Amino acid sequence: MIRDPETLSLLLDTIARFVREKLVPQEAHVAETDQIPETIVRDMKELGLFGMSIPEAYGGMGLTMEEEVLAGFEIARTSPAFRSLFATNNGIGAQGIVIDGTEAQKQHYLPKIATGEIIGAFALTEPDSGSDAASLRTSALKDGDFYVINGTKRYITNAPEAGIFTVMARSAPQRKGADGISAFIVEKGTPGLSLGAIDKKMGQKGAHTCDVIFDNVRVPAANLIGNREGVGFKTAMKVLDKGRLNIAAASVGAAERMLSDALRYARERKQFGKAIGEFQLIQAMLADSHAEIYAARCMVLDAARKRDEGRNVGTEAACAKLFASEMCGRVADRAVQIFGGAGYLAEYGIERFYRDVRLFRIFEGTSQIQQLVIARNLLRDGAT
Ligand code: COS
Repeated sequence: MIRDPETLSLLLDTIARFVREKLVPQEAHVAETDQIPETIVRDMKELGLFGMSIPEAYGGMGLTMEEEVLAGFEIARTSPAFRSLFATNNGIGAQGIVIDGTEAQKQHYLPKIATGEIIGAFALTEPDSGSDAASLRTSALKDGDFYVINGTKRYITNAPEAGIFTVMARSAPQRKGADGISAFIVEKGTPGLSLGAIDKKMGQKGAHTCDVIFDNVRVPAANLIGNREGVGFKTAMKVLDKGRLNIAAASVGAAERMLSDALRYARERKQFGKAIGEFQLIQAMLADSHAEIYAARCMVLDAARKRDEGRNVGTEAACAKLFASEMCGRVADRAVQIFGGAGYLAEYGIERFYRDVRLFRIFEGTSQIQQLVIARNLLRDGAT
């Protein structure tokens, strides 16, 4: 639901200009150094990008889901590492508090998340618990006014930068399934909390992940999200429903960028005496990419609008994430193919996108998990 078209169009134009003028020129530098320059982080804060989905009452922009995915399309027209830095504050690193937090938790943490003063991270995955998230083993045992957390979380995006972690842990160890899990807010610097070495990844240089290790970490009981035990898994799933829409939007934006690079190359590059874009086999790749991007864009917007209407969009979010991320992979592959030999060389940048977007089909639920969610919901509720 777009609240004020004029303000939104100003925001989208500002983001598009920022991406074009400030981020795109830094893509190669960020990939080489594995760091986003401080000046860019400062600009991101000034533009309010850390707080797009934080409600206005807590200092954010309070964008609706539709507005947020429209912003997401624009932001994703550059290396995904840039969005990754503020994506957890808008998504998985803050939404547990936004959706299920107590008023005191919201007032304490959300304003700092909205400005980017602190980065939020989401700690669900473990060495032995990935797709089967409900099997997680990290424990959180009550001890007076504290919970004592023990365990290891893996592949945690923005953990090296994070000021707070939303941690899913088993507060009722005798219950092995989802209902034994609670969600906690754990602050950086709490004794016993430590980080592993930064992971070396296939792509998305500039975006960092690492292990987060809990060794008798004492967390105040007041940091139990929503002040309710046993609902942490549901909190995580609700957070991921929204997160999956954000990844779907990022897939659309990145695919649009790759198609626009491929189009430019197809116009410039000449073979057999004419631009390669005049050959029908190249045209087929361009046309298929455009059609699929259009389909994904419509899907993401439809799911976002339904979420804004207050509907449960578990199925739609999974459909959008599945289709858009797989589409993005196909577009990346075609873009490299259109660039030919140049597509394989680092200096043209397209191979970097090819590696960067590979993650979209994996994180916040693999394509296979999205298929599982869609099919299970269909078998339970029927098709609409
Ligand atoms: N919103 C609210 N509640 C949800 C929900 C959602 N989207 N999805 C599931 N739940 C609830 C269920 O209703 C169930 O509650 P009840 O027992 O009261 O009915 C509970 O959560 C357990 O759900 P379920 O039985 O479906 O759990 P499963 O163990 O079968 O796991 C999957 C479900 C596989 C879908 C889940 O583990 C998952 O999403 N895995 C992927 C994790 C992931 O995306 N990791 C990425 C890393 S984080 S970046």
